[in-house]
Amino acid sequence: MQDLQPKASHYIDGAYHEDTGGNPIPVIYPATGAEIARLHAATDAVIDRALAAASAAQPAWAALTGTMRGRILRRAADILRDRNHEMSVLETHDTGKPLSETLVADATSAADALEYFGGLAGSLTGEHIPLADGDFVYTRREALGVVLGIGAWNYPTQIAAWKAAPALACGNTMVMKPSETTPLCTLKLAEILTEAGAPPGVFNVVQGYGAQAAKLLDDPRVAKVSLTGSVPTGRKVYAAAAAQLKHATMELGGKSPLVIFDDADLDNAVSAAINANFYSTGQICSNGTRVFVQKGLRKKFLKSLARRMKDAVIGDPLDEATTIGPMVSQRQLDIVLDYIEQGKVEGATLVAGGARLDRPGFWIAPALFADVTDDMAIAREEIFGPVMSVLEFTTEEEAIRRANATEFGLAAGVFTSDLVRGHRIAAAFQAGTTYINAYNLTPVEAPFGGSKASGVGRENSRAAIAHYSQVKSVYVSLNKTEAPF
Ligand code: TXE
Repeated sequence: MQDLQPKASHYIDGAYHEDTGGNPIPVIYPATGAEIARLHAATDAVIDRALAAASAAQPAWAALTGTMRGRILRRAADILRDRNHEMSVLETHDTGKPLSETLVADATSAADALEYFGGLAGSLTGEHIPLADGDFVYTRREALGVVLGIGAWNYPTQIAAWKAAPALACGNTMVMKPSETTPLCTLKLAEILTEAGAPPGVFNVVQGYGAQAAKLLDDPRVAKVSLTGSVPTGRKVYAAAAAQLKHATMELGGKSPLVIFDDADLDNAVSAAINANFYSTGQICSNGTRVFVQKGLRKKFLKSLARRMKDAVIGDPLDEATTIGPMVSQRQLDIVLDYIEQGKVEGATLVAGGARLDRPGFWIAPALFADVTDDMAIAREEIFGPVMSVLEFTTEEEAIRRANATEFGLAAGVFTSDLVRGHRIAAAFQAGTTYINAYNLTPVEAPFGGSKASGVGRENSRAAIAHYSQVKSVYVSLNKTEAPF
């Protein structure tokens, strides 16, 4: 196997940086369980160094024109695309996701974000607001300062780029703390940004666990935090940001509904349910894990789904024919196996899969449950694994009510050939990202994010700009200044 040990654990001020004084971070290849690299969590000195570098670099970075910043981001996008294969192999080692996915969904998605926000950077402006007697206000769209990114482990390259691209386009600098489970890919992104011309200190990577992320967030030099992670972590990070009135974007978990009506195109609906539950071995925040199928279609739907699940290729993630890889870690595998057990105990019917595979690494056969009811744990809680719950419904009103009966609100989808109904349901869904006859597509041009407990703020699209910049009003008077005395 190729040597995946990076030059050092951290990337600060345009170069790799090591401090072996921090707790070790073993990097495990999920397909075999073998350790493939060993990094170290940041010490206080590393944290201070990264924040000092990001703070020092920020004014000059913000003083460049947007076009100049954008050019660097677009160059980074080109380099990422040129190195897509190499980046994808690394992403597969970091996460265990099959190469058939990483080749099309990770470095490429990161490149899209860098290209999109690189293109937008030159057009970020304020506005002119005319007032009485020739007075006017103009607004300046200004950077926030140093942005802290905290990442989850399912899409390390994409998560880092989705945060860095808008942050850097707006003139902020960044310290990114990847998940301790997948620390490798973000270092490569930092290398590429440097190669593309980003000045030292503009994008820094600091490794660590929750404690290091919390320490970074607590530092007054951080103006904003953007987290992708679980709802419990989101509550802690949002509270810590609030204590110092820092800006915050929260991309959290979900338990999203996918509602399939009798009149839906069966093959499309089954494909969507497969993508919405088994892509990335089910480790996607926006997955449609509560699949509500209308009574008349239920039998056919389950039959077709069970048949197609037999075609899943569970195997070596580096073989491009593989379509299902392992879970990311032993911990995540145990969580998923536990939920499957609960599903059986609570009376759901396990139609297919659900067993641990007898091989090294963290393998499980994707699970399909039928006869699931709203009160079961597998229908209420985010599992973050390949476990699909099929629930039956009769009327549209019932489907919407049950779909919305959750604290989460990340995504929701509907399959129907009645487009009037499709739009009506999209409007009724309590979710930030909704789909009609599609699922889990996240083009950079469209806002992505959650409502209710699933998040605060939006990533991607023009909407992200508002979350990575602030508006300053400048009142200009052409008149005499009046005073009461
Ligand atoms: O998340 P955690 P994990 C969610 C999903 C899944 C869970 C698992 O719900 O079950 O994440 O991922 C850092 N202060 N999503 O275990 O524990 C931690 O080091 C500051 C949703 O990684 O929430 C890591 O970098 N930071 C998702 C990050 O937070 C803290 C996509 C996330 O860790 C911290 C992927 C603290 N107190 C997973 N504690 C989506 N919505 O896109 C931990 N961290």
